[in-house]
Amino acid sequence: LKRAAEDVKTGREDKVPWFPRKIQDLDKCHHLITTYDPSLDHSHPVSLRLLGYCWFKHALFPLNYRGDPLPRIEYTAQETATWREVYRKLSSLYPTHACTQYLDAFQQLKKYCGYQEDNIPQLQDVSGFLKERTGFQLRPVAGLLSARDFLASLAFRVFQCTQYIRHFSSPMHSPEPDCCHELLGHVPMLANKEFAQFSQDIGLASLGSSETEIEKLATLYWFTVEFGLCKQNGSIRAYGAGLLSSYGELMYALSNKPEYKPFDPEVTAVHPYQDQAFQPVYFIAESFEDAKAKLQNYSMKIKKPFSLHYDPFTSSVEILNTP
Ligand code: HBI
Ligand code: FE
Repeated sequence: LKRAAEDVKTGREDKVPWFPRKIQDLDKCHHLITTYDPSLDHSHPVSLRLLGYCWFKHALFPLNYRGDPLPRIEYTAQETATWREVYRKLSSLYPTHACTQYLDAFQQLKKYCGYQEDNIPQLQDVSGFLKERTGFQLRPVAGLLSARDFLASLAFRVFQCTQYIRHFSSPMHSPEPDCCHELLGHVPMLANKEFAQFSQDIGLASLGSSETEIEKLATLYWFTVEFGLCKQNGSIRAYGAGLLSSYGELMYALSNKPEYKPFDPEVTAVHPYQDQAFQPVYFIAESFEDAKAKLQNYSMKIKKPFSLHYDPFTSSVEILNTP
């Protein structure tokens, strides 16, 4: 890796892994991991259409992406039919299962970003909407990124977002993130200020962290941003994107069958997780305010030979050397 040569010199002996200092540096944060090989998984036939799609529009394009605007995709009738099925099923559950922050944003997205069953929203419109609400923006990505690169982008309020849609033969499941997961799971929450700050804070904590710390932050991310539950007026609701984009798991998570634990970063960060089946346990946050405070407390204990300050005016991090 070329980036290794650029490891940050801190004036001390400690070697700190390279990390982006400014938003433009995210051009170097595109390390894809291929845990999923469609040629080995016969339950997920990948059509020539999808392959053509991934490779030309969604793999090559994101790799060369250097800024606005995000491409507008003309989805086929079949792709829109897949979206319709996912959208219909999930949106029937939201009123009873999603947290109010999600429901508020979902209303807004219907009003301003073309969220409806017969239309796959365009990332450019959604990105503009988020930018107005919380300063988050979307950047196209070809698939699953390394945890380090994915988390680093959050530090700059950039969400790396897939644009292709799952195969029509299995509308209720996708082995990789796809636009149903991003648009229905992640986007509404990113429109909420508290949640946006929480996400950025995980990102900032990851910059320059060791592999071990990244692993723990990725696990925290998993049990919160992907599979988190929160308290709301005496009941429990979902805010995690993996839940809000999965009909089966959303029902299961709130069914009282799984185990529940209070969100506590020290415990959550080292808890084993599942990416092939429903989670064995869900962590419940008191509120986003509380989760944010706990995460900040956790982040302060991560050992680094410097501290970081994010400057929103320049979208860059300032490195403050600690004596
Ligand atoms: N990459 N494109 C993409 N989308 C994600 O949601 C994602 C990722 N890489 C890692 C990841 N999520 C998390 O599971 C954590 O490892 C950060
Ligand atoms: Fe996700």
